[in-house]
Amino acid sequence: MNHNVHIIGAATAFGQPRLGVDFGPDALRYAGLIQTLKKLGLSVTDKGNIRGNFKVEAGRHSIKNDDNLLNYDAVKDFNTVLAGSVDASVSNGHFPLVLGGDHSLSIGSLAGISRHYDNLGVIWYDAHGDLNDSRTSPSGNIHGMPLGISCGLGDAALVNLYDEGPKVKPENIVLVGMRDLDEGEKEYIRDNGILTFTMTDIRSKGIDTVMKEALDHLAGKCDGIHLSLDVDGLDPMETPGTGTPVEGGLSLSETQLAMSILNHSNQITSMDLVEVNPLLDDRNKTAEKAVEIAAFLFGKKQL
Ligand code: HAR
Ligand code: MN
Ligand code: MN
Ligand code: MN
Repeated sequence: MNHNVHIIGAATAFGQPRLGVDFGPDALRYAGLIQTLKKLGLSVTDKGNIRGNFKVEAGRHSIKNDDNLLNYDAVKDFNTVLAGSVDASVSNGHFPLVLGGDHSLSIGSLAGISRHYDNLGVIWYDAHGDLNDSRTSPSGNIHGMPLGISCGLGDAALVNLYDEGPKVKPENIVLVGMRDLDEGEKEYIRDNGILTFTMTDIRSKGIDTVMKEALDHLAGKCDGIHLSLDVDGLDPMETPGTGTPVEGGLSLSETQLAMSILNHSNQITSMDLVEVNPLLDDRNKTAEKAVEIAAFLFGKKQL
């Protein structure tokens, strides 16, 4: 793993209606993210937060466009700026660790990263597939769409953000932790043969087998692997500070094991750590667990 880490705060809440997730990057810093990674021997540079050139102002956080997409212009502007920052980090030889912020930020992070790879692999660790478009979305919330957009689904300006065309191929994606998929997402997964591990699969096989199968699926064909980790992939008992919790999720210890396996693979080249909302949390414990998860990805061990 690349030990030169750039922390990029993606302080956006525009992909969904709940305010406070834009404070996620600072909650992660207050939970000790940077010191923890430095203690592991990494070189860590904090690039600060991106808010885009717009303000969180009354009214703007509730605009829907003609396609029922919430805060469409704000999401587009924000992700264009974020893509530039992530692109620069990769160009300069750093591992971008993008802190959220709601999951719509992956539109920008994948756009900035994917130009550096011919076949970027993506591991999407989440309760949700985030494969909707404006037709299939039950909400109009763009945080339920970033993986679909990155595959070329839906709004043309979002699909073509930063670089023309799709950023990721469905055969290079693995979904882990799924337990709340919308009908349109299920259809997209089936039609495109996306390798998917639901919570039922994880209970049956074990998270260790699942992660090894995920890596096997991407090995050989991918020249880099992006990990996009939504804290709602974990059970809400572990990570209550998130906007769309779903019962029956992964535990912290399973996630630590999953991260250790990814660390040993030496294949992960970038990461998003998203959907930490300190206003919904219990004494910042969700951010503390997220820090522990990142630490295990970078090689922390229990002994
Ligand atoms: N699938 C639902 C929607 O599109 C819920 C998305 C929930 N949000 C996330 N994404 N945190 O993982 O509205
Ligand atoms: Mn998500
Ligand atoms: Mn590419
Ligand atoms: Mn989710």
